[in-house]
Amino acid sequence: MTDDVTDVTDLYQEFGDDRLPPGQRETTEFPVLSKSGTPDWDLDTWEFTVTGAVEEELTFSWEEFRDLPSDRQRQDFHCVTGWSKFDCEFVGVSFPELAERAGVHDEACHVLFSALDGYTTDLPLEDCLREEVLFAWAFDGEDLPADHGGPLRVVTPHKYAYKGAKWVDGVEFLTEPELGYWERRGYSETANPWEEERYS
Ligand SMILES: Nc1nc2c(c(=O)[nH]1)N[C@H]1C(S)=C(S)[C@@H](COP(=O)(O)O)O[C@H]1N2
Ligand SMILES: [Mo]
Repeated sequence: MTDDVTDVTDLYQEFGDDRLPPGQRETTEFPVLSKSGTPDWDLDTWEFTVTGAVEEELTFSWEEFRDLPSDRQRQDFHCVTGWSKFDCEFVGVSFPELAERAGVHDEACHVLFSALDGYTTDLPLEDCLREEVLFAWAFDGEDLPADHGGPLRVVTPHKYAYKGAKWVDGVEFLTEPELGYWERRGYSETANPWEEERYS
């Protein structure tokens, strides 16, 4: 892994004029939002799976996952409840890196992320195949804190943060959309903060 930081905080230029999306306020706090508290996990038995419409389904132990090529990025974080946190430094494996290893079938169009607390969230495949979608294990130079999703979480700086599953343990490539936890409760499928896609 390199110590260089890739700065992706300018990705907003693809979506809008302002780094701070409409209706958001900037905070330096990092609030914790979890549907049901922090689950237990044990790195000795922790497993991560890649399933569904792929050439090869994959399973990783914690050690195997940590051996994958990783990237260090500076990103912004936008919560649908109205706060944004700038300049978060995450280290992890990019979604395209993982997708390439599995070999995604042409019919795959959506992705469902699952997590140790039973949380799920889905995104269109094209929204996942971006270098800034990371499976991250470090935040601001430390191991990712458990309440923020450690040992491993997804970050989606181009989307509201509910698209980033904390305690992620699986990715399923889907040939048709399948709604996740908040999407079933009326939140947006695509969740673009610069279009204020909060609800469906
Ligand atoms: N597994 C899991 N991931 C989750 C959630 C959750 O409840 N469980 N909450 C989501 C929501 S609604 C938000 S805003 C972010 C919050 O991340 P944070 O607690 O690190 O701020 O995590 C998302 N990922
Ligand atoms: Mo949220």
